Amino acid sequence: MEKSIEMLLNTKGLAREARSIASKVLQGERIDLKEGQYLFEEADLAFVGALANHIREKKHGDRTYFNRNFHLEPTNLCIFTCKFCSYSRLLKQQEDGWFLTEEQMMQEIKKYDGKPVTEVHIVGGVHPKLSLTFFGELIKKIVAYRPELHIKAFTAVEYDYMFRKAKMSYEEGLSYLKSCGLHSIPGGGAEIFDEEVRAIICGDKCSSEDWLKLHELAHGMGIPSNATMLYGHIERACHRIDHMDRLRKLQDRTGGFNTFIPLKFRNGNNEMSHLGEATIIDDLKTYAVSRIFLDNFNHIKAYWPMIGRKTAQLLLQYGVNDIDGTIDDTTKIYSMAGAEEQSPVMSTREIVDLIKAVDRHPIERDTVYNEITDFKDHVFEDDGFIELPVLYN
Ligand code: V47
Ligand code: SF4
Repeated sequence: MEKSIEMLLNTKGLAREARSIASKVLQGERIDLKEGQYLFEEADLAFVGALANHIREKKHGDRTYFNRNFHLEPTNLCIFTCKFCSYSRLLKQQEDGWFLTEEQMMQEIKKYDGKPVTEVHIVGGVHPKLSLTFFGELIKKIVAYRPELHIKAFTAVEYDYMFRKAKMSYEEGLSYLKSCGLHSIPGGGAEIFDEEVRAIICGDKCSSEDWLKLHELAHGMGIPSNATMLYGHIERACHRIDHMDRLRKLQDRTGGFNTFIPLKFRNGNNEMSHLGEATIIDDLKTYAVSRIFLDNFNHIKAYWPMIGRKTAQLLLQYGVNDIDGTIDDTTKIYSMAGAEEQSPVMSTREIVDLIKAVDRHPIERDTVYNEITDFKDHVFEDDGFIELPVLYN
């Protein structure tokens, strides 16, 4: 048994509930909803963190994944009115928004000619002009131009709208896009599944039931996906646990989720700006509890453009084993919501250094976690720059 766990279990006065959760975790047993809620509401951060790290190290050792990717955001014009969204503009505020033509999107793809990226992540606002066939054609063009690029595209919210408009069922729409070259689905749009909370923060977009149904069907068709949870606004611990429980049940049925990504609510420039933001303690606990509760998810990802580099480093000790990608300043979702990273970009070398700086073992992965390059002992070729100590902010 690891020293830290052993020490924890020997702590005098460790509550009965905590001891019973720890012994379940050590025996690889699943914790229940009540226990999950206990971890959020009553357990010490040190205790939750040690358990999460134990699971992380049992599953992955020190291995810490990242990928080389970029985002393509076709438009920020959106018919929906999610109160937490700082990024979207309603169609009537077109002057503040952007809308890329197919040609402009292909120009964005071509910017990565000769660069070792493996994934494009396509996600944006829901715009009535962007139809299913428009996106099908776009995907085909990307595949024809760069066949080896993994296309991870559109949230369940975007699919729900484009399939309804095309008068197609989820099965028909997904199978059409798969035939065009879609590989996987990102985790956005999940927010919080509890219907009461969802009605308040994003009542007009697809329901929780629809989100889960779409992902289940996709998994059944061999299209893997991710799952997110927007935390730190008006939801309570019971809602977070309920959210994870619905995902855990679905994962038991399909095994199609690659990774779980808790997304911290950022309060800049949106209709929920009056709310505070989660504390760092709450951030660490939320990731750690998700690592403990979601025993059937292989990976827990901290999306560094949203949570910040320093917190991402810390989270590698709290259950996280993946920090997403190089991004190359191609997403606006978080900078517009006030995240520290106003122009998110990290070179491969920076991401590798960031992981090594906290004694973890950096490995480049592809979207579905095949390992591409082990950077543990990698020596970067001299790129003509004088090496200075990296100061992360
Ligand atoms: O669904 C919007 C979130 C999501 C805010 O699958 C906000 O690999 C915090 O899902 N504060 C879209 N969050 C982004 C997303 C994602 C990101 C990175 C990787 C992956 C993946 C998926 O962004 C939305 C919503 O939950 N969001 N506004 C905000 N103010
Ligand atoms: Fe539109 Fe997505 Fe923003 Fe909601 S979160 S308003 S669906 S862009």
